[in-house]
Amino acid sequence: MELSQAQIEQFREDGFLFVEGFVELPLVERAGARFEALFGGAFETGLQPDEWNWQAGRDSPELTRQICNGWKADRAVARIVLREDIGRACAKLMDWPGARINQDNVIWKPPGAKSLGFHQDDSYQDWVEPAQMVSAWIALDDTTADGGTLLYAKGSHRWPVAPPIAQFHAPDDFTLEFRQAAEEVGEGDCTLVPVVLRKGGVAFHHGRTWHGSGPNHGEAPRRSVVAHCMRADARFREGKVGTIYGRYKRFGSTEMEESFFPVLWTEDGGRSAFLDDYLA
Ligand SMILES: O=C(O)CCC(=O)C(=O)O
Repeated sequence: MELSQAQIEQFREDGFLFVEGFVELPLVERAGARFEALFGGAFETGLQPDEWNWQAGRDSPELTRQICNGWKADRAVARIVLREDIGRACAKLMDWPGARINQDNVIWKPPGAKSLGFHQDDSYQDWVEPAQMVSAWIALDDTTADGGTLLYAKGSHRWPVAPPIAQFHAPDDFTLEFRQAAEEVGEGDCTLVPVVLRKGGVAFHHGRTWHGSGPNHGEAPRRSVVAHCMRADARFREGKVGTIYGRYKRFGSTEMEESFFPVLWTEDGGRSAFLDDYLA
């Protein structure tokens, strides 16, 4: 899958891009079939994901369920989020020489589940140098405008980076900080575009694009996996501790180890060699 120049220009204009039919349906079905096990704590590889924010039996069914770095726990997730073509597309969209995974998200919003607050991904990247992300949000179910799908604020990737939002999961007002930011830059009439895709489609978004999602008022679950990418040559920012991912920083070095932040694609063939075996 190669993006066209027109698609790259569209992304740079809007701050997001939709591509239908990116991931083959058997891979989509296999990853979707793993959700019950993952959120129930049955991890195929034996390894617990870095963040397991919703656990069956512990957390409210009204909350949107989220796991971060499901790729370490489950190869069906890994086979999507660690794809070379996702890395290449992310790098091309940002005009980077390569892209590596920063983290993935596995997100499950059943009917009736609550919102995720509007935010910019780059607000959470102060432990990375450069502090920039681009993301590929892959639909594992067909999405609908009233089914709690992701919403993008068109053109907001040109706004400054705001601080992290007060409440990410189930805030009372899921667009609060976005509206404040829009007023500050004089863009109060900014358009929100719903991500409406068939399963297997991907929505790419810039790390500064404001996005979030409302409650699922539909009848069907909304499941997705997200590959959040950074530059392949990104390093830890010296003197800034990343609360969770800082555990992978070695003392005396800012280098990012490929075992924890695999390189998906570089223009000179630098994809992490272990991925072939891991994904086989
Ligand atoms: O899927 C959602 O509703 C939120 C996803 C998100 O915040 C992201 O992909 O950065």
